[in-house]
Amino acid sequence: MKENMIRSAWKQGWVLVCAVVLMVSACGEDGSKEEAGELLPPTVDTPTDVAGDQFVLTWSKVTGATKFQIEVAIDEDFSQLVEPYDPWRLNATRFTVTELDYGTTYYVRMRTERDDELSAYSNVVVATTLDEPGPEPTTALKEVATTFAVGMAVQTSRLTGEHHEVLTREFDQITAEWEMKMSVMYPTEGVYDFTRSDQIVEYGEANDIAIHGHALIWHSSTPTWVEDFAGTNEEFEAMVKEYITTVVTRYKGRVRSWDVVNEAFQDGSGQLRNTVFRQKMGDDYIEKCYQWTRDADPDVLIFYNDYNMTTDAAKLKASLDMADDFVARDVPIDGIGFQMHIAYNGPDRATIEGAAKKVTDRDLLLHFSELDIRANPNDNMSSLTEQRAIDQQAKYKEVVEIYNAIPETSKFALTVWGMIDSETWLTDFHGYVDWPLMYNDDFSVKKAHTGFLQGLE
Ligand code: 9MR
Repeated sequence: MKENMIRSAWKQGWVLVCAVVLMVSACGEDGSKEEAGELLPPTVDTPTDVAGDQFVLTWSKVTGATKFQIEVAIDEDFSQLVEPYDPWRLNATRFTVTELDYGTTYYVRMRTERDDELSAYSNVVVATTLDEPGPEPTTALKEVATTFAVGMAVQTSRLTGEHHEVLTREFDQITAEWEMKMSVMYPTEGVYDFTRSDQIVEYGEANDIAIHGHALIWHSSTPTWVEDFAGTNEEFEAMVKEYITTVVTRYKGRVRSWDVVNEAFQDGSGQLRNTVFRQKMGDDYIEKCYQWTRDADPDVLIFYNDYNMTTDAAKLKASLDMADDFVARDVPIDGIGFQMHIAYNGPDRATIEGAAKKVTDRDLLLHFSELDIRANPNDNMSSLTEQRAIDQQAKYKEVVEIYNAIPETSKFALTVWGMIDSETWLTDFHGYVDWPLMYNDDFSVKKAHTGFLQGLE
């Protein structure tokens, strides 16, 4: 009995082995009926992610391949192969060629291996690594931008030491990142707190730097007591009038300009946001705020400021319709602020230029008011690569070129929203790392800063 079982198991195993041998000899690796014929080389794609010392190779799959050979040379004839790619053997369809020299052209070709067999050579692809990064120029932005102010967002805790050095060297305008908003200046009914706003205004005055006031009315920085206002609508309106008058009068002649209302329109539709101000004061709450600001300081420049102005056509239209209506009815307004929180890969030049032109075609100032350029919009990088820093530099250059090319009569300022990368609001907002600004964390200038300078050439 036992012997029979063993014999039958042995028999079954033998049949299985035969079947496998038959299948292998009759089929290609991919299961096709093709007999192992001519061994083909892979088709090598154009190298990608080219950096100073590496690039990425990808190539097509080859039926029957057991390995691939990669040869990297510094001459077209492949007589000077680069170690260890002489050849490098692997089983994959993607490989990063590393430890290369800066600014060097490399030629790559491949062959397929099938056991001891070798295919012909593939096509040859070429990649030139990036030049060794030299020191970025430290020319001061404000010295080169002669027709508009170069602005920087500041915080009271960032006005000394290296922040101060950079601010006074490079910038001739500052915007408080949060200290001049209603929730900070008017935290409790009847009790103002100008500690921080005064500090920023006094800093500007002491250092001959203009102050852009930001922002008197913003739904995101409205104190709770205002959101929950207990009085009548008339009392609410009187309170807002008193607040605007108090703040604008305090800084009269000291603050160059104000964002009076910030982000009043909804995304996509251009409809008015249903803020507490609209609910209690009516659809014309915006013009009331602009009029009270002008009444308190006849010389201060007053802006409407919003985000996505280059990409959200409905929002831009709503903002411009409002400005046109104000101008037609003698309601004061001097300009429009495009926040410009953008990315290295968009919006493109034509989109930004087109939106800017809609403002500059009118008798309005244009402020690029909160520029930052995300380098990592898809959260797929853990450090700023050289290539991405170069792409970001190109975008900084483009934005500055666009601003610099608008008519002089529309120019006001281009403000960057933060100094060193680790201090950007974007990290908290998106929950992952980015490097959207012009300075490294040691306050040295990035390529982005070089891009800003290039945009002014
Ligand atoms: O960057 C600012 C951040 O430090 C503040 O905490 C926040 C709230 O005051 O405001 C941020 O700045 C916003 C600006 O005032 C209006 N446009 C959007 C900016 C980013 O949220």
